[in-house]
Amino acid sequence: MVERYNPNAIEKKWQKIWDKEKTFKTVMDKSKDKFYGLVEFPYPSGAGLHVGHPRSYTALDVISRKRRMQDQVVLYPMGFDAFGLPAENYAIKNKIHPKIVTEENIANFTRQLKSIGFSFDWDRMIDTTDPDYYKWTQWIFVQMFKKGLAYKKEFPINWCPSCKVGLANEEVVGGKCERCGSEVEHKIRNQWMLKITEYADRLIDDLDTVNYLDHIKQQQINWIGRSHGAEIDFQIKDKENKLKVYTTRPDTIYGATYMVIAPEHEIINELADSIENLEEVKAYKDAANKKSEFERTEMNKDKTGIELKGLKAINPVSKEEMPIWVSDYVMITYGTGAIMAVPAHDTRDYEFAKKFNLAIREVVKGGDVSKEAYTDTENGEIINSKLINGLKVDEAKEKIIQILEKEGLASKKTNYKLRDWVFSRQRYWGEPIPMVYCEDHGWTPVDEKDLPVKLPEVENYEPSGDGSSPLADIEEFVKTTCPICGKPAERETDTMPQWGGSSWYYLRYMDPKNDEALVGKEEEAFFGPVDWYNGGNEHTTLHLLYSRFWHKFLYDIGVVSTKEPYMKRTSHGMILGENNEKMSKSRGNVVNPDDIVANYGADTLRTYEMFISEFDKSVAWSDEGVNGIRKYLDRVWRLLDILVDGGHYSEDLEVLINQTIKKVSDDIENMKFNTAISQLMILQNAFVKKNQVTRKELETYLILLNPFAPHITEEMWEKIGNTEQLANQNIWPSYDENKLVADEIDLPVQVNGKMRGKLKVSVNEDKDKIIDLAKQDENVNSFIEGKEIVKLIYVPGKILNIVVK
Ligand code: ANZ
Repeated sequence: MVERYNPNAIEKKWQKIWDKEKTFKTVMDKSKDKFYGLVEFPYPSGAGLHVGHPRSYTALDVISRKRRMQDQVVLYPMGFDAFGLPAENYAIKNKIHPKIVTEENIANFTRQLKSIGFSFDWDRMIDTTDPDYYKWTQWIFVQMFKKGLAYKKEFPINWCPSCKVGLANEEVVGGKCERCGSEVEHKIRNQWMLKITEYADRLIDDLDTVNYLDHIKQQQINWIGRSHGAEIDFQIKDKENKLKVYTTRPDTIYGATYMVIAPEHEIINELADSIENLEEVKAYKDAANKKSEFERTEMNKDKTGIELKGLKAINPVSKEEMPIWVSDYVMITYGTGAIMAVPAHDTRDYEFAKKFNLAIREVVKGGDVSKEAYTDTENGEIINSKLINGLKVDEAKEKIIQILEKEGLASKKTNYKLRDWVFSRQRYWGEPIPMVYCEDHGWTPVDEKDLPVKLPEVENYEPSGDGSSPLADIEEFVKTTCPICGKPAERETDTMPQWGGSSWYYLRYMDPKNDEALVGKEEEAFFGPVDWYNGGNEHTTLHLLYSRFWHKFLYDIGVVSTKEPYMKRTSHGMILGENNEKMSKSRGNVVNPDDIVANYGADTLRTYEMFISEFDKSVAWSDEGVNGIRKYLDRVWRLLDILVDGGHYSEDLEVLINQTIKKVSDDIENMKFNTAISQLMILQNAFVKKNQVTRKELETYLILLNPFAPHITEEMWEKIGNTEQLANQNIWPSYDENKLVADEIDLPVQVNGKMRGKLKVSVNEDKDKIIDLAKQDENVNSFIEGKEIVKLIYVPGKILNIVVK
C-alpha cells in the first residue's frame, strides 16, 4: 500500500519545482508550431481571485498543457489590468497611494494563481500601471493623434453635483450616483475622442476571417449597427426648408403618413415663427433632455409626442401633405434626426400612430395591419404605391431611390450605430493622455523620446471639484513647455479609460521587456496572432471591438503583420452561488478559491470547474460536487496499489483505452471538458474492476489527466520511476483508428437480396446506427435513395437486408 493522497504537500512541491526550473518558460523555436492561448487578465481587486476566474484560466491551461505535450511552443501568459476605479476610490477613502494598494493586490493574486498550478510563463507578467508598459499605451495614442484618429470634442460627462465628480457609466445606477444617490447631471466637457467609426466596415467585414462563436460575431455586428438605406428630402409646405430623413425602407414611402423629428432638431428654431404651439414644443423638448437615451429608445415604453402646429411636409412621390410631430423616440444623434413614419410597417411608428390616432396605410401586402405592423421584407409585395406597385421590397427600394435621385431628392446612405469612442476620464488612476496645449500650436503630442508621461506622486486623489481630474491641481504636472516652440504650455490632465491598456496587452506578452518597440518584429511574426482567446461574455462586445480597432490601426502603421488580433474567441458561462444567484459579498454566497485549494487541493478545484457543466453554460457551485471530484482523485491515486509491470495495454482494455485517448483529445479541443473527464472516470473504473493496471496503461492515463490535474499526475509519474517531468515532454498519446470499435467485422449489406456493400461495424452494433451507416455508404445508398424502405432485416454480426419498393 502506498501512502494516502495528500494534495497539499504534493501541490506545493510541484509548484516550487515549476517556479525554480521555469518549466513553463516560453522560448521561441521556429522549427516548431506555436500556440498562443490567451485569457482575459484580471483587475486585481482587493477581494482577490473569484472562483469564476479559474474557470477560464483552467480551460486554456488544459488546452495549453495538452499542446505542449504535442510538441508545440506554447505562449500562455498572465498579467494585470490594474488601472481603474476601485483602487482609486479606495485610495481616496484611506489616503493610500493606489500604487501601493495595487501592488499588494497583484501580489495576492499572483500567490493565488500560483497556488492553482496554472502553467503561465511568469517571466512575461505584465501590469498596465507599470510606466514601462503604459509608455506604449501612450505611444499608440500619439500615433493615433498623428494619423488624425484622436481629436477633441465637446461631450457630456455624467456629473454628480453633490460629490462634485465625473462618474463612469458603471457608477450611474438608474440615473443616480452610485455613492450618494443624487440625481446625475450632464456636464459638457472638451474630451478626447478616438475615431473608431473610421474602422466600422473593416470591423464587420473582417469577422469573416476569424473563428468566433456565432453569438459573439453577432454582438460585434449589432454594436456597430451598419444599415443601408437612403436620405430623402421632404419639402416643407410654403417654405424654403426641406426636411431630410434617413430611412432603410424607401419602398414604403407611399405608406408614410406623418413625419417625426427629434426634440433637438434645428428646424424647430429655424421655423419657430411659424410654429403655433411653440411654448408647448419647448416644454416637451426640456422634458426629453432629462431622459437617458436608453429610456427614450426602450421598445415597450409609452410613446410621447407633440405635433408641430402650423407646419406640413409634402410627400415627394404622392405629393400628399403630412403632419410633422416631435417625439423623443427619434434620436438626434442617429441618421438625420428626422424620419418619415410608416406605421403600417414599423412597430414604433405603429404604436405612436395608434396612440395619437394617425393614419395607417398598408403599402406592403402580407400581414394584417389592423392588428400590428407588418415588417417582413422577404415576402412582402408592394401595393397602393403608384410608381412601384407589384414589386418586391428589394426591387422597390432600388426603384424609388432611382426616381428620387433623378430629381435630386434622395441619395443612398449607409449609417452606423457605432459612435466615436470617448477616451477621456477625469480621474487620477489611469494613463495620462500624453498631450500638451500651447497657445500658438494648439494640441501637440509629447515627444516620443519623453514618453512615458508618468503619473505624479500626490497626496490627494480627490477630483478637483470642477469636473477635472486630480491632476489638474498639481502645478508641477500641468506646467510644461510646448514640444514645438518651447514656450510655456499646459499638459492634458485627463487620463485614459481602463479600456486603453487592455486594448493591446496580448501584443506585449510576446515581447514584454522590449524597450525599443512595443513588440519586436520577429516575436510578433512568430507568436501572433492569438490562436485562442477565452473570456467572459461581458467582454465580447466592447473590449473585443476596441482591441480589434487598435490592432487594425497598428496593422495600418506597420507594427503588426495580421489584420486581426484573435483567431478564435470563446466564452465561458458564469459560476453562480450554491443558491443559484450571482455570487456577491452582500448575498453571502461567495466561494473563495483559497478555501477550496486548502481543503481539497488545487487539482480538485481545477477538475471540478472543468467537470461542473458544459463550459459555456452558467452553473451553480456545489460543495458536494467538489467532494465528488476529490474522491475521484483519491481513486486515481490508489491505482498505484494495483500497478503491475507491463509495457502494453491489456487486450480486454485496448478498445476502451483507444476510445479514451480519442475522446479526451477531441473533447479538450472542443471545450467539452466535462465529457472528457467522464470518459477518464470510466477508464479508471475499468482498471479497478479488473483490479490491475499495467505500467503502460497508467502512464497513458496520467498523461491524459495531466492537463486537468497536473500536480497529482506529475507526482504519480515520478513515483512510478520517471525522472523527466510530464509537462515538458512531447508525449501526448495517439490512438489506433482500428482499435476504436470492439470486435469489428465486415457486415454484408443487401438491397432486395442483392449484395451492395460491406460495413465495418462492431458485432453488436445497434440497429439504428447500422441503418445510418448503410445510408452513408455511397453504393448502398444509390440503391435506396428516394425509395420507400418497406422492410429491414438485421441479424447482428451476420447481415443487413433492406427491402425497398
Ligand atoms: C421609414 C421606415 C419604414 C423605417 C419601415 C423602418 C421601417 P436602422 O436599421 O436602425 O438603421 N430611424 C431613422 N433615423 C432614426 C432616428 N434618428 N431615431 C429613431 N429612428 C430612426 O433603422 C433605420 C430606420 O429607423 C429608418 O427607416 C427610420 O424608420 C428609423 F417600414 O424609415 B425607417
